Amino acid sequence: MKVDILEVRDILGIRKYWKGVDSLEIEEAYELVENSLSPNRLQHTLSVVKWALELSKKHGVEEKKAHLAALLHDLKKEVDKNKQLEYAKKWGIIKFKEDLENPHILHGPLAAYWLEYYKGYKDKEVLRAIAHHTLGAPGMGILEMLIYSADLTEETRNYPQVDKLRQSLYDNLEQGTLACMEHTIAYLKKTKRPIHPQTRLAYEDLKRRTQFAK
Ligand code: DGI
Ligand code: FE
Ligand code: FE
Repeated sequence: MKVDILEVRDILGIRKYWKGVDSLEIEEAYELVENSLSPNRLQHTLSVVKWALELSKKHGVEEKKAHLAALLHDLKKEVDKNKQLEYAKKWGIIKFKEDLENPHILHGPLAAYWLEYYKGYKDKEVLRAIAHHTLGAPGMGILEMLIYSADLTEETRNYPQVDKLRQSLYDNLEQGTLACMEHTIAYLKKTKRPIHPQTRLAYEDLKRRTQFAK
């Protein structure tokens, strides 16, 4: 395993040197989540892993990447919301004014940033999948779609359309992800919650791209 030395700013703005690694082993990722998540959140995470691995086999996505991204996607979910906001500001993660109003959408970007700058983990594909698992993003790749959708449809999720979404994802990952996004947007409208601008951008982009795909 190649070990790098990284220079990062810690939370107080003091420069420190941290040892980074350019690969993260599955066992280490399990240790991280076991030490960070409550039993319920851990169960959800393991269900995302199971479903993400099944979908990755079906759609030819690299299994180790799917395994790592699924394991780590909610790593920072249970950090105190005020702390999440504080770190997001310090790390330059806030991109929209809406981010400030919805701290519950920050945990993906925070986990990706922490893994990159504090653990030295460099796989951009896995980091993007973690960062974008809640809102999606324009230009989503196959691993991003897989984690976004597996999170929404893992076996413990239970809402009327979930089986249809699971089947759709199994049949066609792009179309299935589009259906997941449509479901999320409809659900937010129904519950009178604001649709985040990044969710809109992600949806419009995927809709446009899938029109041209065979
Ligand atoms: O972390 P999980 O609970 O497994 O799932 P998640 O990361 O997909 O969702 C976190 C929350 O974010 C969930 O309550 C739904 C919400 N959310 C997703 N997209 C949007 C959103 N909330 C708003 N206001 N707008 C969005 O576009
Ligand atoms: Fe999440
Ligand atoms: Fe999740």
